Formats: sequence, C-alpha cells, structure tokens
Amino acid sequence: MVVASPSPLRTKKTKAVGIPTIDLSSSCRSKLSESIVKACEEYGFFKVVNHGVPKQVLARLEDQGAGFFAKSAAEKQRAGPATPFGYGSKNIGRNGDTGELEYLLLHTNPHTISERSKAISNDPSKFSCAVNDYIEAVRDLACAILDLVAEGLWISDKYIFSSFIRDAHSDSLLRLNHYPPIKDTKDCDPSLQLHQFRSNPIGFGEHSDPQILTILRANDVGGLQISLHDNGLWVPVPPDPNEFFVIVGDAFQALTNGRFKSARHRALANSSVKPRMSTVYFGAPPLNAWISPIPEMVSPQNPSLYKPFTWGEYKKAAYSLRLGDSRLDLFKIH
Ligand code: GA4
Repeated sequence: MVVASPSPLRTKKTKAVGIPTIDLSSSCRSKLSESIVKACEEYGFFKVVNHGVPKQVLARLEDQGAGFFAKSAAEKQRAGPATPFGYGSKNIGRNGDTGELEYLLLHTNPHTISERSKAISNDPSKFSCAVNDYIEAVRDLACAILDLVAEGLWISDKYIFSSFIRDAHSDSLLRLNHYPPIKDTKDCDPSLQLHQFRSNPIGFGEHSDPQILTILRANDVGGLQISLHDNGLWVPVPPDPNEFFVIVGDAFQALTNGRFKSARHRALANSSVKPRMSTVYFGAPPLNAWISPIPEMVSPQNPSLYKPFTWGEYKKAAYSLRLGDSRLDLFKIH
C-alpha cells in the first residue's frame, strides 16, 4: 500500500480526518503515481516520506534561517524590503494583509541568491550554499512528484509539468518564515484581537498558493492548518520536521482544468515557548510561460474552464488582490 498511513487529524467539531502520506520509496511506480493523483484530487495536500533529501541539507538551512532571525531588527532590514525580495515583518503582500510573523522571501535563481546573501549573512558563501543546496534538493523532489503526476494522469509528455520549474528562467521562490511564540492576544496587533479573541492569532492568513506546487518543511512546532472540501473547517497538520508537505497551487489547478484544486491553508501563531520556522519552496513557471488546461484534461464533456494566461499575468493579478482572494476566478470562462 503506497498511501502508508493517513495520519488521523482532529478538528474541533468533526471526526478524525486522514491526510494522505505518500511513501516515495515504494517500488511500484504505477501505484505510487495513482496515489499521488488521488491525493491531489481529493485534498490538494499530502505528506511525503522517504523523500531522499539528506537531513544535513534540512539542518543547514534551518541553522542559517535561525541565525538570520536572531539578528537585530536593523540588521535584518539590511536584507531589503520583501517587495519583491528581502525581509518582511508582519506585512504580507502589498494590499494591507498582516500576520504574526517575519520572513525572508528569495528568488531561487542561484546568482540572485549569492548577490542577496551579502546583505543577509556575515558568512554569505555559507548562507548561499545552504540555500542553493536546499533549493536544488526540493526542486528535484517537486519535479519527481510532478513526473509521477503526469504518469498517473496518463499524459504522453511525462515532463509536461516539471519542465516549467526546471526551466532556467523559472520564477520559483523560497520563503523562510519565523513565527515567534505569542503568549496571548494582548501581544498581537489590536485589530486582530476582535476576530481572534481567545484563540491563537493568525500567523499567515488563509490563502492558496498561486504557483504550481509548494514543498513545505517546518520545525517541530505546529501551526499549519488546511481547509478541506470547502466546508469551512480547519484541519491542524501535526508538525513533522523530517518530512515534507506538498500543496497544490492555483497554476496546477488551471493546468489540470480543475481536476486538482489548489489547497487553502493558513498558519496560526503558536503559543509554545519555541518559534515555528518553516521553509517553503514555490515551484513556478517562467514569467512568459503560458498556462492553460493541458489537452488531455479537455474534452467536449470537459471544456476548458480557464482562459490561457501567462504566469506573469497571473502573478500581477495575485499581487493586485488580497491574500485570501480566489484569484483564479478572474481567468474563468463563464
Ligand atoms: C502566497 C504564496 C507565497 O508565500 C507568495 C505570497 C505573496 C507574498 O507574500 O508576497 C502574496 C501571496 C503569496 C498571494 C497573493 C499576494 C502575493 C501576498 C499577496 C497578498 C510569495 C506568493 O507567491 O503568493
């Protein structure tokens, strides 16, 4: 069985919900690809185990991230504002979204990383090595998953999805998030207290990722929640620092003509004594690449749901809206 053990998760008001766990070391490729497709269709979210990314690669990036976030505010600001790439604190995007976190947002291009590292770290080559090794490993993981999806969907071009993010001009990003522990609502933004009274404040608000595929890894502090089946219930995801979580993005929803749904997720600020740290890779196409439902997903019974758009156009639309908006609706054929 490839879906090893759907880890039972409990929401406040519902019975246990299983999140699929995919064992990438499984020797039966056809079963593996089938179970990944099923997870993408049913949840848009799954966990991968036996992924083959060495522990040192994860540990080195976590150390570098922790070193950066431990710096003084003035030093962190030297990394430049996160619009488009750099350090951000509490502000998300450009339209007034806020959250109880600080972060580093980086483009994955290796030259950009080495340039940026000079303003981020006192040992820029150590920082850029840790970041580039991590990016290479998670990009390979994302590509392996995308190739399995193509096989599971019986698409003749096995590399149809992975070629977008393997492209030298891919617009993929890496985000390092740091959620400091928050003892109670008195510590956070007063405007959030109204909505979040007596519950954990929002670390990173509800949204879907605009890209194709997201590969997320976090330390042992929880906070991530996913919204399943549009029923308004949030499912907490137990932390697992050795494994990765995979999230279907909007561009994947469009490419599969809605067969996969991008997963809405959020992170709550945590009340433990330890900060939550997550490292998130967003696999994206080059800015000039066209995204439209692939021919195998379109038929007279299943006409195209979305107008073709370039990744650049989609990104522009995403940045003109709020974090929680359903931006793919703008490209729907009515
Ligand atoms: C969500 C996924 C990635 O973190 C991100 C985010 C980006 C940002 O933080 O600048 C966005 C958000 C994300 C979606 C809508 C826009 C853009 C903030 C925002 C309000 C880096 C991305 O690519 O899209």
